[in-house]
Amino acid sequence: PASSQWWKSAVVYQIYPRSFQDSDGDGIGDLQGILQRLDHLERLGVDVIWLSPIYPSPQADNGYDISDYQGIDPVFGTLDDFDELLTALHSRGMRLVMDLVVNHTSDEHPWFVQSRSSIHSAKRDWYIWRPPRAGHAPGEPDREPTNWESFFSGPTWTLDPETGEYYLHLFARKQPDLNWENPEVRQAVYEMMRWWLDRGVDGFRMDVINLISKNPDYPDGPVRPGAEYGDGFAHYSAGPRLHEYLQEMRREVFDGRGSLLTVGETPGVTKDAAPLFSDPARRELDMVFQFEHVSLDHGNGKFRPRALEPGELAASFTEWQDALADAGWNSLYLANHDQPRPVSRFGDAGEWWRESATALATVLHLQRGTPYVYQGEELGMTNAPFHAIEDYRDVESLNYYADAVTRGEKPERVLSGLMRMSRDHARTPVQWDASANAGFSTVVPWIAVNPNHRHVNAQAQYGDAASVFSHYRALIALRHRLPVVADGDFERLDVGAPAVFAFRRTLGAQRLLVIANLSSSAVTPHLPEAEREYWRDERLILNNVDGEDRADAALSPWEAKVYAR
Ligand code: ISL
Repeated sequence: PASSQWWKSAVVYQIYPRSFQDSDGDGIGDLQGILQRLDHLERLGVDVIWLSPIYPSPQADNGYDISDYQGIDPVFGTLDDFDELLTALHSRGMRLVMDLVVNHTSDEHPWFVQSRSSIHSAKRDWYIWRPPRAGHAPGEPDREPTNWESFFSGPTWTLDPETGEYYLHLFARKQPDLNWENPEVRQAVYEMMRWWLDRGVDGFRMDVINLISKNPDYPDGPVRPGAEYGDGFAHYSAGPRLHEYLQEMRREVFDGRGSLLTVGETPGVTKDAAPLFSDPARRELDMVFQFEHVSLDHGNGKFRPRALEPGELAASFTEWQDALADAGWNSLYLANHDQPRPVSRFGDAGEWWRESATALATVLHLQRGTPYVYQGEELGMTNAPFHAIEDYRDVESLNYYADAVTRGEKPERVLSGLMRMSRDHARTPVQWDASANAGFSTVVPWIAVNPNHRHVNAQAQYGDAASVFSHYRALIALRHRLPVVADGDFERLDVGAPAVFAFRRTLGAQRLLVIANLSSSAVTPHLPEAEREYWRDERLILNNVDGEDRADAALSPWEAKVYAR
Protein backbone atom coordinates (compact mmCIF):
# COMPACT_ATOMS: atom_id res chain seq x y z
CA PRO A 1 0.00 0.00 0.00
CA ALA A 2 1.11 3.54 -0.85
CA SER A 3 1.05 4.77 2.75
CA SER A 4 3.57 2.19 3.91
CA GLN A 5 5.95 3.67 1.34
CA TRP A 6 5.58 7.23 2.65
CA TRP A 7 9.38 7.60 2.47
CA LYS A 8 9.23 7.83 -1.32
CA SER A 9 8.15 11.45 -1.06
CA ALA A 10 10.21 12.17 2.06
CA VAL A 11 13.59 13.84 2.52
CA VAL A 12 15.89 12.72 5.32
CA TYR A 13 18.26 15.08 7.15
CA GLN A 14 21.28 13.60 8.92
CA ILE A 15 22.46 15.18 12.15
CA TYR A 16 25.95 14.43 13.46
CA PRO A 17 25.16 15.57 17.01
CA ARG A 18 28.77 16.31 18.01
CA SER A 19 28.98 19.04 15.40
CA PHE A 20 25.42 20.36 15.13
CA GLN A 21 24.82 22.69 18.09
CA ASP A 22 26.39 22.94 21.54
CA SER A 23 23.98 24.09 24.27
CA ASP A 24 26.11 23.73 27.42
CA GLY A 25 29.39 25.37 26.47
CA ASP A 26 31.65 22.31 26.42
CA GLY A 27 32.48 22.71 22.73
CA ILE A 28 30.58 19.53 21.76
CA GLY A 29 27.11 19.46 20.24
CA ASP A 30 24.26 17.88 22.22
CA LEU A 31 20.55 17.03 22.25
CA GLN A 32 19.42 20.33 23.79
CA GLY A 33 21.41 22.00 21.04
CA ILE A 34 19.36 20.16 18.42
CA LEU A 35 16.19 21.32 20.20
CA GLN A 36 17.38 24.93 19.78
CA ARG A 37 17.64 24.47 16.01
CA LEU A 38 14.32 22.86 15.15
CA ASP A 39 13.18 26.01 13.33
CA HIS A 40 16.03 25.48 10.86
CA LEU A 41 14.88 21.94 10.11
CA GLU A 42 11.25 22.95 9.80
CA ARG A 43 12.09 25.86 7.53
CA LEU A 44 14.13 23.56 5.30
CA GLY A 45 11.12 21.27 5.15
CA VAL A 46 12.70 17.89 5.82
CA ASP A 47 10.52 14.97 6.94
CA VAL A 48 12.86 12.69 8.82
CA ILE A 49 15.87 13.25 11.07
CA TRP A 50 18.55 10.57 11.22
CA LEU A 51 20.70 10.98 14.32
CA SER A 52 24.24 9.63 14.28
CA PRO A 53 24.97 7.66 17.49
CA ILE A 54 24.23 9.35 20.83
CA TYR A 55 24.60 6.25 23.04
CA PRO A 56 27.14 5.89 25.87
CA SER A 57 30.50 5.38 24.21
CA PRO A 58 34.22 5.82 24.84
CA GLN A 59 34.07 7.87 21.58
CA ALA A 60 36.95 6.02 19.93
CA ASP A 61 35.02 6.43 16.66
CA ASN A 62 32.76 9.31 17.71
CA GLY A 63 30.02 7.06 19.04
CA TYR A 64 30.19 4.27 16.44
CA ASP A 65 31.71 2.30 19.33
CA ILE A 66 28.79 1.76 21.69
CA SER A 67 29.14 0.62 25.30
CA ASP A 68 25.42 0.75 26.18
CA TYR A 69 22.69 0.46 23.55
CA GLN A 70 19.94 1.71 25.84
CA GLY A 71 21.13 5.03 27.14
CA ILE A 72 22.46 8.45 26.13
CA ASP A 73 26.08 9.49 26.48
CA PRO A 74 26.31 12.28 29.10
CA VAL A 75 28.20 14.41 26.57
CA PHE A 76 24.96 14.54 24.53
CA GLY A 77 22.44 14.68 27.40
CA THR A 78 20.00 12.31 29.07
CA LEU A 79 17.12 10.02 28.14
CA ASP A 80 14.80 12.84 29.24
CA ASP A 81 16.45 15.14 26.71
CA PHE A 82 16.00 12.41 24.12
CA ASP A 83 12.28 12.02 24.87
CA GLU A 84 11.88 15.78 24.73
CA LEU A 85 13.54 15.88 21.30
CA LEU A 86 11.44 13.01 19.99
CA THR A 87 8.21 14.66 21.17
CA ALA A 88 9.24 18.02 19.74
CA LEU A 89 10.06 16.52 16.34
CA HIS A 90 6.81 14.59 16.24
CA SER A 91 4.80 17.67 17.15
CA ARG A 92 6.39 19.47 14.18
CA GLY A 93 5.50 16.58 11.89
CA MET A 94 9.03 15.15 11.61
CA ARG A 95 10.10 11.58 12.28
CA LEU A 96 13.26 10.37 14.01
CA VAL A 97 15.49 7.52 12.82
CA MET A 98 18.25 6.13 15.06
CA ASP A 99 21.67 4.89 14.04
CA LEU A 100 21.88 1.17 14.68
CA VAL A 101 25.48 -0.01 15.08
CA VAL A 102 25.32 -3.75 15.60
CA ASN A 103 28.11 -5.18 13.49
CA HIS A 104 30.32 -4.36 16.46
CA THR A 105 30.21 -2.84 19.94
CA SER A 106 32.79 -0.96 21.99
CA ASP A 107 35.39 -3.12 23.74
CA GLU A 108 34.03 -1.43 26.86
CA HIS A 109 30.52 -2.83 26.35
CA PRO A 110 29.77 -5.21 29.28
CA TRP A 111 29.12 -7.98 26.73
CA PHE A 112 32.69 -7.76 25.48
CA VAL A 113 34.19 -7.25 28.93
CA GLN A 114 32.53 -10.53 29.93
CA SER A 115 33.41 -12.22 26.66
CA ARG A 116 37.11 -11.49 26.94
CA SER A 117 37.27 -12.44 30.64
CA SER A 118 37.63 -16.18 29.98
CA ILE A 119 37.44 -18.84 27.27
CA HIS A 120 34.64 -20.35 29.35
CA SER A 121 32.62 -17.14 29.74
CA ALA A 122 28.93 -17.51 28.87
CA LYS A 123 29.42 -14.56 26.52
CA ARG A 124 32.64 -15.86 24.92
CA ASP A 125 30.81 -16.82 21.75
CA TRP A 126 29.08 -13.41 21.47
CA TYR A 127 32.20 -12.14 19.68
CA ILE A 128 34.53 -13.71 17.14
CA TRP A 129 37.54 -15.35 18.82
CA ARG A 130 40.14 -17.47 17.07
CA PRO A 131 43.43 -19.06 18.15
CA PRO A 132 46.65 -17.77 16.56
CA ARG A 133 47.94 -19.38 13.36
CA ALA A 134 51.40 -20.89 13.27
CA GLY A 135 54.12 -18.71 11.73
CA HIS A 136 55.02 -19.06 8.03
CA ALA A 137 58.08 -21.15 8.88
CA PRO A 138 59.30 -23.05 11.93
CA GLY A 139 60.65 -20.59 14.48
CA GLU A 140 58.64 -17.66 13.08
CA PRO A 141 56.14 -16.00 15.41
CA ASP A 142 52.45 -16.89 15.44
CA ARG A 143 50.23 -14.70 13.32
CA GLU A 144 46.67 -13.49 12.97
CA PRO A 145 43.89 -15.97 12.04
CA THR A 146 43.53 -14.25 8.63
CA ASN A 147 45.59 -11.66 6.78
CA TRP A 148 42.75 -9.10 6.57
CA GLU A 149 43.45 -5.39 6.86
CA SER A 150 40.99 -3.37 8.94
CA PHE A 151 39.12 -0.28 7.65
CA PHE A 152 41.19 1.87 9.99
CA SER A 153 44.67 0.47 9.10
CA GLY A 154 46.49 -2.49 10.66
CA PRO A 155 45.11 -6.02 11.05
CA THR A 156 41.45 -6.89 11.77
CA TRP A 157 42.59 -9.07 14.68
CA THR A 158 43.95 -8.14 18.08
CA LEU A 159 45.52 -10.67 20.43
CA ASP A 160 44.06 -10.72 23.91
CA PRO A 161 47.00 -11.74 26.11
CA GLU A 162 44.76 -12.97 28.96
CA THR A 163 43.29 -15.87 26.98
CA GLY A 164 45.83 -16.11 24.15
CA GLU A 165 43.21 -15.72 21.41
CA TYR A 166 42.55 -13.05 18.82
CA TYR A 167 39.24 -11.16 18.48
CA LEU A 168 37.98 -9.83 15.16
CA HIS A 169 37.45 -6.10 14.60
CA LEU A 170 36.80 -4.93 11.05
CA PHE A 171 37.21 -1.35 12.29
CA ALA A 172 39.32 -0.04 15.23
CA ARG A 173 40.66 -2.31 17.98
CA LYS A 174 38.08 -0.75 20.25
CA GLN A 175 35.25 -2.01 17.98
CA PRO A 176 35.07 -5.83 18.33
CA ASP A 177 32.68 -7.55 15.89
CA LEU A 178 29.64 -9.29 17.32
CA ASN A 179 29.09 -12.92 16.39
CA TRP A 180 25.74 -12.92 14.57
CA GLU A 181 25.89 -16.70 14.19
CA ASN A 182 24.95 -16.85 17.86
CA PRO A 183 21.13 -16.64 18.20
CA GLU A 184 21.45 -15.05 21.65
CA VAL A 185 23.28 -12.11 20.09
CA ARG A 186 20.55 -11.65 17.51
CA GLN A 187 17.79 -11.82 20.12
CA ALA A 188 19.61 -9.26 22.31
CA VAL A 189 19.86 -6.90 19.33
CA TYR A 190 16.20 -7.34 18.38
CA GLU A 191 15.09 -6.75 21.95
CA MET A 192 17.08 -3.52 22.07
CA MET A 193 15.55 -2.39 18.77
CA ARG A 194 12.02 -3.06 20.05
CA TRP A 195 12.85 -1.00 23.15
CA TRP A 196 13.64 2.05 20.99
CA LEU A 197 10.58 1.53 18.82
CA ASP A 198 8.42 1.27 21.96
CA ARG A 199 9.90 4.60 22.99
CA GLY A 200 8.55 6.05 19.76
CA VAL A 201 11.39 6.17 17.27
CA ASP A 202 10.48 5.80 13.60
CA GLY A 203 13.17 3.52 12.24
CA PHE A 204 16.86 2.79 11.90
CA ARG A 205 19.85 3.54 9.71
CA MET A 206 21.86 0.34 9.99
CA ASP A 207 25.62 0.76 10.11
CA VAL A 208 27.59 -1.59 7.81
CA ILE A 209 24.70 -4.03 7.91
CA ASN A 210 26.11 -6.05 4.97
CA LEU A 211 29.08 -7.06 7.13
CA ILE A 212 27.18 -8.93 9.85
CA SER A 213 27.52 -12.36 8.19
CA LYS A 214 31.06 -13.54 7.49
CA ASN A 215 32.38 -16.42 5.40
CA PRO A 216 32.63 -19.15 8.07
CA ASP A 217 35.86 -20.47 6.55
CA TYR A 218 37.71 -17.21 7.21
CA PRO A 219 39.96 -17.40 4.12
CA ASP A 220 42.86 -15.03 3.51
CA GLY A 221 42.35 -12.20 1.03
CA PRO A 222 44.53 -11.08 -1.87
CA VAL A 223 47.59 -8.97 -0.99
CA ARG A 224 48.49 -6.00 -3.18
CA PRO A 225 52.18 -5.79 -4.11
CA GLY A 226 54.08 -4.15 -1.27
CA ALA A 227 51.12 -4.32 1.15
CA GLU A 228 51.43 -5.83 4.59
CA TYR A 229 47.87 -7.15 4.87
CA GLY A 230 45.31 -8.62 2.51
CA ASP A 231 41.89 -7.41 1.40
CA GLY A 232 39.29 -9.55 3.18
CA PHE A 233 36.25 -7.66 1.88
CA ALA A 234 34.94 -10.54 -0.23
CA HIS A 235 35.01 -12.78 2.85
CA TYR A 236 33.55 -10.48 5.50
CA SER A 237 30.81 -8.79 3.43
CA ALA A 238 27.53 -10.24 2.14
CA GLY A 239 28.13 -13.53 3.96
CA PRO A 240 25.93 -16.60 3.44
CA ARG A 241 23.43 -15.77 6.21
CA LEU A 242 23.07 -12.02 5.65
CA HIS A 243 19.62 -12.09 4.07
CA GLU A 244 18.38 -14.71 6.49
CA TYR A 245 19.32 -12.39 9.38
CA LEU A 246 17.64 -9.37 7.80
CA GLN A 247 14.45 -11.30 7.15
CA GLU A 248 14.49 -12.58 10.70
CA MET A 249 14.99 -9.02 11.99
CA ARG A 250 12.07 -7.84 9.92
CA ARG A 251 9.81 -10.49 11.44
CA GLU A 252 11.04 -10.12 15.00
CA VAL A 253 11.24 -6.33 15.14
CA PHE A 254 9.32 -4.53 12.41
CA ASP A 255 6.27 -6.62 11.54
CA GLY A 256 3.05 -5.00 12.64
CA ARG A 257 4.68 -1.70 13.57
CA GLY A 258 3.37 0.48 10.73
CA SER A 259 5.15 3.30 8.99
CA LEU A 260 8.84 3.02 9.78
CA LEU A 261 11.95 3.73 7.71
CA THR A 262 14.79 1.23 7.51
CA VAL A 263 17.93 2.01 5.53
CA GLY A 264 20.98 -0.18 5.41
CA GLU A 265 24.49 1.17 5.00
CA THR A 266 26.04 -1.30 2.57
CA PRO A 267 29.54 -0.41 1.41
CA GLY A 268 30.53 -2.29 -1.73
CA VAL A 269 26.96 -3.35 -2.57
CA THR A 270 26.53 -4.06 -6.28
CA LYS A 271 23.67 -3.08 -8.56
CA ASP A 272 22.63 -6.70 -8.71
CA ALA A 273 22.60 -7.13 -4.95
CA ALA A 274 20.90 -3.86 -3.97
CA PRO A 275 17.37 -5.06 -4.84
CA LEU A 276 17.88 -8.12 -2.65
CA PHE A 277 17.78 -5.78 0.33
CA SER A 278 15.19 -3.28 -0.85
CA ASP A 279 12.69 -5.16 -3.01
CA PRO A 280 9.56 -4.94 -0.80
CA ALA A 281 8.59 -8.47 -1.80
CA ARG A 282 11.64 -9.84 0.02
CA ARG A 283 10.70 -8.17 3.31
CA GLU A 284 14.11 -6.94 4.38
CA LEU A 285 14.85 -3.18 4.29
CA ASP A 286 13.24 -0.15 2.65
CA MET A 287 16.46 0.99 0.95
CA VAL A 288 20.26 0.87 1.13
CA PHE A 289 23.16 3.30 0.71
CA GLN A 290 25.40 2.27 -2.17
CA PHE A 291 28.97 3.56 -2.44
CA GLU A 292 29.82 3.58 -6.14
CA HIS A 293 29.61 7.34 -6.73
CA VAL A 294 31.63 8.13 -3.59
CA SER A 295 34.35 5.70 -4.67
CA LEU A 296 34.77 6.99 -8.25
CA ASP A 297 37.54 9.36 -7.20
CA HIS A 298 39.48 6.79 -5.19
CA GLY A 299 42.76 6.24 -6.97
CA ASN A 300 45.32 3.95 -5.46
CA GLY A 301 43.23 3.88 -2.28
CA LYS A 302 40.90 6.48 -0.83
CA PHE A 303 43.67 8.85 0.26
CA ARG A 304 45.29 9.01 -3.16
CA PRO A 305 42.32 10.40 -5.02
CA ARG A 306 42.12 11.03 -8.75
CA ALA A 307 40.24 13.73 -10.67
CA LEU A 308 36.94 12.64 -12.26
CA GLU A 309 36.36 12.86 -16.00
CA PRO A 310 33.40 15.03 -17.05
CA GLY A 311 30.23 12.98 -16.84
CA GLU A 312 31.48 10.18 -14.57
CA LEU A 313 29.22 11.15 -11.70
CA ALA A 314 26.14 11.41 -13.91
CA ALA A 315 26.92 8.09 -15.59
CA SER A 316 27.16 6.33 -12.25
CA PHE A 317 23.89 7.80 -10.98
CA THR A 318 22.17 6.82 -14.22
CA GLU A 319 23.29 3.21 -13.94
CA TRP A 320 21.85 3.00 -10.43
CA GLN A 321 18.59 4.60 -11.54
CA ASP A 322 18.29 1.99 -14.28
CA ALA A 323 19.33 -0.91 -12.04
CA LEU A 324 16.64 -0.20 -9.45
CA ALA A 325 13.90 0.89 -11.85
CA ASP A 326 11.75 -2.20 -11.38
CA ALA A 327 12.60 -3.59 -7.96
CA GLY A 328 14.19 -1.91 -4.99
CA TRP A 329 14.59 1.74 -4.10
CA ASN A 330 17.56 4.15 -4.18
CA SER A 331 18.90 6.23 -1.31
CA LEU A 332 20.20 9.43 -2.88
CA TYR A 333 23.14 11.12 -1.20
CA LEU A 334 26.24 13.15 -1.93
CA ALA A 335 27.29 13.70 1.67
CA ASN A 336 27.39 12.13 5.08
CA HIS A 337 29.70 12.17 8.11
CA ASP A 338 32.20 9.86 6.36
CA GLN A 339 32.62 11.81 3.12
CA PRO A 340 34.39 15.05 2.19
CA ARG A 341 32.07 17.96 1.37
CA PRO A 342 30.41 17.48 -2.05
CA VAL A 343 30.85 21.07 -3.24
CA SER A 344 34.63 20.70 -2.70
CA ARG A 345 34.70 17.20 -4.15
CA PHE A 346 32.30 17.20 -7.11
CA GLY A 347 31.68 20.94 -7.55
CA ASP A 348 33.83 24.05 -7.75
CA ALA A 349 34.14 25.55 -4.26
CA GLY A 350 36.01 28.59 -5.59
CA GLU A 351 34.53 30.63 -8.39
CA TRP A 352 31.34 28.59 -8.81
CA TRP A 353 30.63 27.78 -5.17
CA ARG A 354 26.94 28.71 -5.09
CA GLU A 355 26.20 27.52 -8.61
CA SER A 356 27.88 24.15 -8.19
CA ALA A 357 26.35 23.48 -4.76
CA THR A 358 22.86 24.14 -6.16
CA ALA A 359 23.41 22.26 -9.43
CA LEU A 360 24.58 19.14 -7.59
CA ALA A 361 21.58 19.38 -5.26
CA THR A 362 19.22 19.68 -8.22
CA VAL A 363 20.39 16.54 -9.98
CA LEU A 364 20.44 14.57 -6.74
CA HIS A 365 17.00 15.53 -5.41
CA LEU A 366 15.12 15.06 -8.65
CA GLN A 367 16.20 11.49 -9.26
CA ARG A 368 13.99 8.58 -8.28
CA GLY A 369 14.81 7.60 -4.69
CA THR A 370 14.84 9.11 -1.22
CA PRO A 371 17.25 12.07 -0.84
CA TYR A 372 19.44 12.51 2.22
CA VAL A 373 20.79 15.92 3.25
CA TYR A 374 23.81 15.94 5.55
CA GLN A 375 24.03 18.84 8.00
CA GLY A 376 25.70 21.89 6.45
CA GLU A 377 25.26 20.57 2.91
CA GLU A 378 22.17 22.79 2.64
CA LEU A 379 24.48 25.76 3.34
CA GLY A 380 27.11 24.72 0.82
CA MET A 381 29.67 24.03 3.56
CA THR A 382 33.09 23.17 2.12
CA ASN A 383 36.11 21.09 3.12
CA ALA A 384 38.16 22.52 5.96
CA PRO A 385 41.52 24.20 5.28
CA PHE A 386 43.38 21.76 7.52
CA HIS A 387 47.15 21.62 7.04
CA ALA A 388 48.78 19.88 9.99
CA ILE A 389 48.01 16.42 11.36
CA GLU A 390 47.14 18.17 14.67
CA ASP A 391 44.08 19.65 12.94
CA TYR A 392 42.53 16.20 12.48
CA ARG A 393 40.50 14.22 15.01
CA ASP A 394 39.21 11.16 13.14
CA VAL A 395 40.57 7.72 14.04
CA GLU A 396 40.66 6.74 10.35
CA SER A 397 42.76 9.78 9.37
CA LEU A 398 45.07 9.57 12.39
CA ASN A 399 45.70 5.82 12.00
CA TYR A 400 46.23 6.16 8.27
CA TYR A 401 48.74 8.97 8.75
CA ALA A 402 50.72 7.09 11.40
CA ASP A 403 50.72 3.92 9.32
CA ALA A 404 51.73 5.61 6.05
CA VAL A 405 54.49 7.67 7.63
CA THR A 406 55.86 4.57 9.39
CA ARG A 407 55.93 2.81 6.01
CA GLY A 408 58.13 5.63 4.73
CA GLU A 409 55.69 7.87 2.87
CA LYS A 410 56.41 11.59 2.89
CA PRO A 411 54.25 13.33 5.52
CA GLU A 412 53.35 16.14 3.07
CA ARG A 413 52.06 13.59 0.60
CA VAL A 414 49.95 11.85 3.21
CA LEU A 415 48.60 15.20 4.39
CA SER A 416 47.64 16.18 0.86
CA GLY A 417 45.46 13.04 0.71
CA LEU A 418 43.81 13.92 4.02
CA MET A 419 43.24 17.46 2.77
CA ARG A 420 41.00 16.04 0.08
CA MET A 421 39.45 12.95 1.62
CA SER A 422 39.43 13.02 5.43
CA ARG A 423 36.11 12.33 7.14
CA ASP A 424 36.84 15.34 9.35
CA HIS A 425 35.81 17.70 6.53
CA ALA A 426 32.24 16.60 7.20
CA ARG A 427 32.62 17.02 10.93
CA THR A 428 33.49 20.69 11.38
CA PRO A 429 30.77 22.59 13.27
CA VAL A 430 27.65 23.71 11.43
CA GLN A 431 28.04 27.33 10.39
CA TRP A 432 25.03 29.13 11.83
CA ASP A 433 26.36 32.71 11.72
CA ALA A 434 29.47 34.85 11.28
CA SER A 435 30.37 35.10 14.99
CA ALA A 436 33.61 33.71 16.47
CA ASN A 437 32.47 30.08 16.89
CA ALA A 438 29.92 30.24 14.08
CA GLY A 439 27.01 30.22 16.54
CA PHE A 440 27.80 26.57 17.25
CA SER A 441 29.24 27.13 20.71
CA THR A 442 30.31 29.80 23.17
CA VAL A 443 33.75 28.18 23.40
CA VAL A 444 36.34 26.86 20.96
CA PRO A 445 34.82 23.60 19.64
CA TRP A 446 36.30 20.08 19.69
CA ILE A 447 37.30 20.48 16.02
CA ALA A 448 38.06 23.82 14.34
CA VAL A 449 35.30 25.87 12.76
CA ASN A 450 35.90 26.53 9.07
CA PRO A 451 37.04 30.18 8.80
CA ASN A 452 34.76 30.64 5.78
CA HIS A 453 31.82 30.72 8.22
CA ARG A 454 32.19 34.52 8.00
CA HIS A 455 30.42 34.34 4.64
CA VAL A 456 29.13 30.74 4.41
CA ASN A 457 26.48 30.56 7.14
CA ALA A 458 22.78 30.01 7.71
CA GLN A 459 22.02 33.53 8.90
CA ALA A 460 23.30 35.01 5.66
CA GLN A 461 21.22 32.58 3.57
CA TYR A 462 17.75 32.45 5.11
CA GLY A 463 16.47 35.69 3.57
CA ASP A 464 18.22 35.28 0.21
CA ALA A 465 16.04 33.64 -2.44
CA ALA A 466 19.13 32.70 -4.47
CA SER A 467 21.02 31.06 -1.59
CA VAL A 468 22.05 27.42 -1.38
CA PHE A 469 19.65 27.02 1.55
CA SER A 470 16.71 28.48 -0.40
CA HIS A 471 17.50 26.17 -3.31
CA TYR A 472 17.47 23.06 -1.10
CA ARG A 473 14.22 24.29 0.39
CA ALA A 474 12.69 24.66 -3.07
CA LEU A 475 13.84 21.16 -4.12
CA ILE A 476 12.36 19.59 -1.00
CA ALA A 477 9.09 21.44 -1.53
CA LEU A 478 9.02 20.20 -5.12
CA ARG A 479 9.23 16.57 -4.01
CA HIS A 480 6.30 17.14 -1.67
CA ARG A 481 4.24 18.95 -4.30
CA LEU A 482 4.78 16.89 -7.47
CA PRO A 483 4.09 13.15 -7.44
CA VAL A 484 6.29 12.76 -10.52
CA VAL A 485 9.36 13.60 -8.39
CA ALA A 486 8.63 10.77 -5.99
CA ASP A 487 7.12 8.18 -8.28
CA GLY A 488 8.00 9.00 -11.87
CA ASP A 489 10.15 6.86 -14.14
CA PHE A 490 13.68 8.08 -14.83
CA GLU A 491 15.24 8.37 -18.25
CA ARG A 492 18.56 10.04 -19.02
CA LEU A 493 18.67 12.13 -22.21
CA ASP A 494 21.69 12.20 -24.46
CA VAL A 495 22.35 15.88 -25.19
CA GLY A 496 25.73 15.36 -26.83
CA ALA A 497 27.79 16.67 -23.91
CA PRO A 498 28.90 14.31 -21.14
CA ALA A 499 29.18 17.14 -18.59
CA VAL A 500 25.47 17.87 -18.93
CA PHE A 501 23.24 15.67 -16.83
CA ALA A 502 19.84 15.86 -18.48
CA PHE A 503 16.97 13.56 -17.57
CA ARG A 504 13.26 13.19 -17.84
CA ARG A 505 10.86 11.94 -15.18
CA THR A 506 7.46 10.67 -16.22
CA LEU A 507 4.34 9.75 -14.28
CA GLY A 508 1.27 9.31 -16.47
CA ALA A 509 0.71 12.70 -18.08
CA GLN A 510 3.02 14.48 -15.65
CA ARG A 511 6.56 15.22 -16.80
CA LEU A 512 9.69 16.76 -15.42
CA LEU A 513 12.83 17.74 -17.34
CA VAL A 514 16.10 18.42 -15.54
CA ILE A 515 19.10 19.90 -17.37
CA ALA A 516 22.27 20.62 -15.44
CA ASN A 517 25.75 21.59 -16.52
CA LEU A 518 28.05 19.81 -14.06
CA SER A 519 31.18 21.64 -15.18
CA SER A 520 32.88 25.03 -14.90
CA SER A 521 32.70 25.75 -18.65
CA ALA A 522 29.75 26.93 -20.72
CA VAL A 523 28.17 24.24 -22.91
CA THR A 524 25.25 23.95 -25.29
CA PRO A 525 22.99 20.92 -24.86
CA HIS A 526 21.47 19.34 -27.95
CA LEU A 527 18.06 18.14 -26.85
CA PRO A 528 16.43 15.40 -28.91
CA GLU A 529 13.99 16.93 -31.42
CA ALA A 530 10.85 15.53 -29.78
CA GLU A 531 11.93 16.80 -26.41
CA ARG A 532 12.62 20.29 -27.76
CA GLU A 533 9.18 20.31 -29.32
CA TYR A 534 7.54 19.15 -26.09
CA TRP A 535 9.14 21.89 -23.97
CA ARG A 536 8.73 24.64 -26.55
CA ASP A 537 6.44 26.72 -24.36
CA GLU A 538 8.95 26.53 -21.55
CA ARG A 539 7.44 25.96 -18.06
CA LEU A 540 10.67 26.52 -16.25
CA ILE A 541 9.83 26.00 -12.58
CA LEU A 542 13.24 26.17 -10.89
CA ASN A 543 16.76 27.31 -11.78
CA ASN A 544 19.93 28.40 -10.04
CA VAL A 545 21.24 31.06 -12.45
CA ASP A 546 19.45 33.93 -14.19
CA GLY A 547 19.84 32.51 -17.67
CA GLU A 548 17.79 31.86 -20.75
CA ASP A 549 14.50 30.04 -20.25
CA ARG A 550 14.59 27.93 -23.42
CA ALA A 551 15.35 24.28 -22.73
CA ASP A 552 17.97 24.11 -25.49
CA ALA A 553 19.76 27.38 -24.64
CA ALA A 554 23.48 27.39 -23.85
CA LEU A 555 24.23 26.65 -20.19
CA SER A 556 26.59 28.76 -18.15
CA PRO A 557 28.93 26.94 -15.70
CA TRP A 558 26.94 24.82 -13.24
CA GLU A 559 23.62 26.15 -14.53
CA ALA A 560 20.70 23.88 -13.65
CA LYS A 561 17.11 24.14 -14.87
CA VAL A 562 13.94 22.24 -14.09
CA TYR A 563 10.85 22.19 -16.30
CA ALA A 564 7.51 20.66 -15.39
CA ARG A 565 4.28 19.95 -17.19
O1 ISL B 1 34.62 6.13 5.49
C1 ISL B 1 34.97 4.96 5.38
C2 ISL B 1 36.35 4.56 5.57
O2 ISL B 1 37.08 4.90 4.42
C3 ISL B 1 34.01 3.94 5.08
O3 ISL B 1 34.58 2.82 4.56
C4 ISL B 1 33.29 3.64 6.37
O4 ISL B 1 34.17 3.13 7.31
C5 ISL B 1 32.21 2.64 6.10
O5 ISL B 1 31.33 3.27 5.27
C6 ISL B 1 31.48 2.26 7.38
O6 ISL B 1 31.01 3.40 8.01
C7 ISL B 1 30.23 3.26 9.16
O7 ISL B 1 30.80 2.38 10.10
C8 ISL B 1 32.02 2.79 10.70
C9 ISL B 1 32.00 4.24 11.18
O8 ISL B 1 33.30 4.66 11.47
C10 ISL B 1 31.40 5.16 10.16
O9 ISL B 1 31.32 6.47 10.67
C11 ISL B 1 30.06 4.61 9.81
O10 ISL B 1 29.32 5.44 8.96
C12 ISL B 1 32.24 1.87 11.86
O11 ISL B 1 31.12 1.87 12.69
